[in-house]
Amino acid sequence: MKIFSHPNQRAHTPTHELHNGEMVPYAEKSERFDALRGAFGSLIESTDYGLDPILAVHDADYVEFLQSAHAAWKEAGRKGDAFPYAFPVRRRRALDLSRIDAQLGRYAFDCGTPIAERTWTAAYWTAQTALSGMVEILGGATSSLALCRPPGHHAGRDYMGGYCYLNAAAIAAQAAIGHGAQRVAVLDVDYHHGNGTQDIFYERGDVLTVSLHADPSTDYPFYWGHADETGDGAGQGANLNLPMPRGTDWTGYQGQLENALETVLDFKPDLLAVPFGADTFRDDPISHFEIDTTDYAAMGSLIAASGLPCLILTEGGYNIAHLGENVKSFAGPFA
Ligand code: Q9C
Ligand code: ZN
Repeated sequence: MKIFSHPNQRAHTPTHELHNGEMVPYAEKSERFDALRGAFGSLIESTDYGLDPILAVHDADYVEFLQSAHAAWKEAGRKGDAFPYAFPVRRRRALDLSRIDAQLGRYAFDCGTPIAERTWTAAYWTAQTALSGMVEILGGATSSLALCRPPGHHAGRDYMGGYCYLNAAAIAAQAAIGHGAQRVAVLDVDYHHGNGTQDIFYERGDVLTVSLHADPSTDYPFYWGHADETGDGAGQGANLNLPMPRGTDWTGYQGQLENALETVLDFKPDLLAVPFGADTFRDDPISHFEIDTTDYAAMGSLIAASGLPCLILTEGGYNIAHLGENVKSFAGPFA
């Protein structure tokens, strides 16, 4: 299996996030990327496919915001990372304001996703890493692994959140459609609901989105990920959410994964994209599932047994000491 990444993905280095009312050290550290790369022997440097495949998913004004926000923040005399604090929700007009604080509120949905000096660079190269992995699949490989960081599955067409800026899985899925795939399935196995991916494809019948995650009644991102979200319009029936309670272990998870795979196979996709989060790990510092390192091999086996060409993209996973081995365990069963 070929494994893709790019050194510039390390460049994103926010220092803090707002977590449960406190400013705490940022959990989505660049050391995560070192751990991911360190777990694998031979890595291929991602190819640059430019902005077009990003703009096929994300709005141009949002992309321009990501590119310029930190400079605007500094120009406003601010120090450190750019943070939003006011949001245009509920009966505020959709004004196109240039003030950096207004822009941050417009394009963010939480206060845990700061923009640092080189955030754009790292997010851009993560998208290129995902695209490089997808090109490998489109060329006939049965699997490939894209070491994506920062993660992507919480980012929507025009918003960031949950440590995510560009939605790498959505960009790769859309690129597959652009290169002739008729139907693509996205099977999200991060601890958190893949709200951005769901939202991007919610009204589309050609991309199935399935997500297994912690129940959003108790866990981030709260306002998406409930079982009654099934898609809309042409996408009606092409979204499946499988929320699970805190404390879920592999025994509980396996049954839901089998249900998910049945839906994936019924959809008859040409290929599968799997945003994989090792934050379902029993010792993850911010999550509450009980999956073990060896369980990830069983998880990978079940998915690989679908026989579908599969692009694996990394998402969350915040126990840095175990991140590399967990991803390696999951990817192991794929040919
Ligand atoms: N600091 C992924 O795993 N945390 N994102 C809420 C704010 C948000 C996790 C507290 C967790 C997002 C890709
Ligand atoms: Zn997560």
